[in-house]
Amino acid sequence: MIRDIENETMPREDLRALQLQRLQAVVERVYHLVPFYRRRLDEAGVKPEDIRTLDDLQRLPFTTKQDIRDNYPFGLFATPMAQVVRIHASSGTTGKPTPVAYTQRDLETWAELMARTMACAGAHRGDIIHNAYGYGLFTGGLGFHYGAERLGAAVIPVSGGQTRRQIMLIQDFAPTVLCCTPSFALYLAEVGLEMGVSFQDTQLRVGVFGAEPWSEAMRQEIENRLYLDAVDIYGLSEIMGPGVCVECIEAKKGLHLFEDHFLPEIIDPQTLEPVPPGEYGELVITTLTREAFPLLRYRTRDVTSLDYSPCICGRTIARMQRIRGRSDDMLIIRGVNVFPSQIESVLMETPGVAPHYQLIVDREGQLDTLEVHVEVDEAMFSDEVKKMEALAKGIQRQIKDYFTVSVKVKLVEPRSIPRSEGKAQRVIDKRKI
Ligand code: DLL
Repeated sequence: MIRDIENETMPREDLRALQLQRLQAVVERVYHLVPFYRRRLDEAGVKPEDIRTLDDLQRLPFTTKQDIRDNYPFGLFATPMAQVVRIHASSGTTGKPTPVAYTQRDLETWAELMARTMACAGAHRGDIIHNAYGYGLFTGGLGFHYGAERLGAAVIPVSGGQTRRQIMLIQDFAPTVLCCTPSFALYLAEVGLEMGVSFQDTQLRVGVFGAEPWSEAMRQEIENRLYLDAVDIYGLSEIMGPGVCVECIEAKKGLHLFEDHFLPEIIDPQTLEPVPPGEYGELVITTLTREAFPLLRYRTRDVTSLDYSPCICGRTIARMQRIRGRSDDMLIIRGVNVFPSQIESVLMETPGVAPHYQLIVDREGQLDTLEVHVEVDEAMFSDEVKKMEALAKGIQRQIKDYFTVSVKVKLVEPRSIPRSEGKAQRVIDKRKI
């Protein structure tokens, strides 16, 4: 269902006019309120009044994660602390987190956008929402929580962890919507099986999965195991958290990006120039309405493309293609660009292997090497060694055909790859260790 007909189905000329008006206001604000941006804009020779059309966006400086780090902890906040009512932080695993701030109005906007998101994914008042995204500094838990309440649904704030208990709650409280990372969804399926629970007998109807890359093949796998419609949701804490874009349940073809609040661009990460429409590149977002933490042209590092054609659901806002990977997670194996999600697609198409894998990147001399560790299913594991060898060779050949690179494939025992309750760690980069 479309929650906000006016803003989600606006004619594109009207949307562009609204975006320009909001862009002008945000540039004006950061120029006067954030010393970092005043410096950057002065260096670029741009004054707020120079922003006359949306094309003038190109004249604005980019913001990177490093810029946020350099201003740690609160240097980029655009409001005094007295107006800040919440702080979250990105879930980076190394170094200091990057904190982001919200005013009361920012929280209102976020709740509303998350309500739009949930409606787009097929949830509605009367639904019971099992929210297994982590509560805390991570934006997933609280983001979904307030969105679900705003929608008028009942939310179960389970957070991560205690997987068996979660299965029990899914049986007893009969939630209709499941919110968690796709890797945790699969883990729930696995633990459910161990406990002798069939997901066919639960009330789950829709899953809203995101916060990490996953593939179309993984969607099939999750839908088959959990008996629900799996919808992709994307967001990042620097920009707001979840609620930047989401697939509609009707089409499941690209994620509708709430362009009245976020102005997207796709650039070539090397030249920093815009790529031709429809081509893949790095997603860059300018926040149009954030009060406490506005960002100009934030480089997300996520690789995707944008589609401005109308969708069958009636929304006119741009659709972002499923994230292919992060430009900084892209593996360059002997000169060939490989995204972990592309390897995942190859693995998912192979019968006999389970959807649990890890990619081990290392270096031998000057060359990067890639070893794919993938679990085999129980039936295959108890089979003859010869069959296992043939399976490993088959995967190796498929990857070679697909990417033209040779990798080593190691089949590992069922359940030997660590499971995650939040974001899965798919790549172990030994070059950095
Ligand atoms: O992961 C916010 C979120 C919470 C999104 C719950 C969806 C659901 P961060 O921890 O800051 O925020 O991580 C953001 O995660 O730049 C992407 O690289 C990755 N990511 C998020 N959603 C997707 C997705 C949250 N659907 C980073 N597909 C982003 C692929 C995703 N990658």
